[in-house]
Amino acid sequence: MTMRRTVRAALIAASLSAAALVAAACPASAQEGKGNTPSPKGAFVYFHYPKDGSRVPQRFTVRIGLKEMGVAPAGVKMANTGHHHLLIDAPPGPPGEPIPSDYNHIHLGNGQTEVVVTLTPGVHTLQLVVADQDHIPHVPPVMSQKITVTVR
Ligand SMILES: [Cu+2]
Repeated sequence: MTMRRTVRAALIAASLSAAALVAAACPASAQEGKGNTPSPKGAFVYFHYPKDGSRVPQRFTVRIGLKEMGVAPAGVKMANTGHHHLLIDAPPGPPGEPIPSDYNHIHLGNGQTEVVVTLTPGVHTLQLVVADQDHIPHVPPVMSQKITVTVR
């Protein structure tokens, strides 16, 4: 009886590791189609407002410009489009990874081209990143210069 149980447990362990091996062997197929949306040549995102080095009130509107590319809401797969992300005091994440959603990573998921933010007094950095329907930056990435503003 004891012997039988041991054998059975060993079999389950063996089939589990086989499944794990299969999953490890083909991670690419599970991710297929995600994280490799091409950006159009010459695509360019920039700040209309504020400009680098400017002083801003605590509550202000960030206005975004985009050239050679279109805007589509998150979840909409359409060539040569994406939606905007405003990174506040945060670096761009690793390529191929979705942009997180929190106070430092604002998604303009409805296709907005401006967003009102309220920041604490002091120096902050802002950066724009366009990403695809899955919130993953394009290849090559379309991102603005990182700018610095002083909130008074
Ligand atoms: Cu997004």
